[in-house]
Amino acid sequence: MNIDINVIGLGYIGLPTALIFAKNGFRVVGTDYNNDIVESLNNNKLTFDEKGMEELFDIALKNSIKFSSDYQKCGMYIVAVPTPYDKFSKKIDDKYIKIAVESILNICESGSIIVIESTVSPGTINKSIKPLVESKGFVVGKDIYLVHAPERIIPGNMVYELEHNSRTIGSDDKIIGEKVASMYEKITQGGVITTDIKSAEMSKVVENTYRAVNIALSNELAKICNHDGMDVYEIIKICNMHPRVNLLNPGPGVGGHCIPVDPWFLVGDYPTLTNVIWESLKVNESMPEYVLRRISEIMDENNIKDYGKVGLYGLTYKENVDDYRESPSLQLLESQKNHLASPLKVYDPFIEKDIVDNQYHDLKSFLDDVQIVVIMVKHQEIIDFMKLLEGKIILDTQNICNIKGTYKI
Ligand code: SAJ
Repeated sequence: MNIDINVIGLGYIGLPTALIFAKNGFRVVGTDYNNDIVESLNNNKLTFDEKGMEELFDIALKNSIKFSSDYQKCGMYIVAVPTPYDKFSKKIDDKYIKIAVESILNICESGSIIVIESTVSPGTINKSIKPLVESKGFVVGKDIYLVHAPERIIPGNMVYELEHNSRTIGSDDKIIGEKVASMYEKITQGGVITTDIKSAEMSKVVENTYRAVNIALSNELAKICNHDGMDVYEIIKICNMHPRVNLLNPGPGVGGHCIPVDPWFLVGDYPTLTNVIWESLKVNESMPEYVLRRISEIMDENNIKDYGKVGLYGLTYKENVDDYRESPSLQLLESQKNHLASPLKVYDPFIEKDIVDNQYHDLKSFLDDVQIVVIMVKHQEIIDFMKLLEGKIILDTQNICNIKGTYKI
């Protein structure tokens, strides 16, 4: 069959993107170098849980979506591979994009469009990807077109957001930008704005930086309020009544692969110009250790000496998802290893396999074994079963527990 789109990378972004284009009548092949993912999808089995994905998958299958570990000849490639940052230089590590683009160039025909959805620091596509394309003998803007279409979907509500969020299409060629925009207009009701590549790259990184800085401010306020006997949630609630104030929530840290990562691209590229961003990232990174300190204070106050009596509820990086990448709980457990003798106990209803020591797979036996419960993640389960926490000492980092005597961060 003739293929319209080959989506490269079938992870949290690439897979739903491939499915949504297939749902809207495009002939799609999804490609991943990981054979297990391809095999599972070809056996009609999704590779992660996400609201609305089963239904979307069924429709895409009916519309003949295919999955393969081979790249395909087609008019448009969508690249959705990870873009980590180098922990030392803080700069973006674009090796996965380069591998994907090189593989595309090995098979594609002249006139193909390569759309990068992965988040990249401003300038990456023209500084790093364009020379790679040219080194293979192609002329960018004639044989191959480069476009940036940064994704914006939030885990937990991806399918809805794919169909409703507005999109940015960055292209240095107006006609190609409009062509790609018209394809994205078919998948979203949210509208599509076109701009140049660098502005699209920058705006995506700024969106996540905005959120990181806003969360950092709330985290700092939580520390100030705790230090001086004020209720940070009461204060945020009041401040947010102001029509031009919208503070986010403090928490045990910032996880996932976007908000704690993307702002570092700016610090890496503009080190002398990024004071607010740098300090904000540091504040967010300090939160798991801060929660650990709060745990020690609460143990002292309640005369509990054994850390084995403390249980963390939640291992994922946020509520109601099964993704634990860079999660605050994992960060906390990592620092705890450096300081404390007996390990904390841990439970998360979304994590079936053992990923840390002392991990429980059943809420009741977890609660039976601990005296202090630290609510790290506000999964629906704990909201529904909050009554089971009565009689425990509770540290609630999510402000969801009304039981008398509950400690806050
Ligand atoms: N968090 C707080 N306080 C808050 C909100 C979140 O501490 O008030 C924490 C969460 O618990 C979590 C972390 O921040 O650990 C990040 O979660 P998130 O829900 O804010 O964001 P992500 O990483 O799941 O998704 C973000 C989104 N970006 C924005 O909202 C600007 C999403 O739209 C992007 O597509 C995604 O990053 C991405 O891939 O870039």
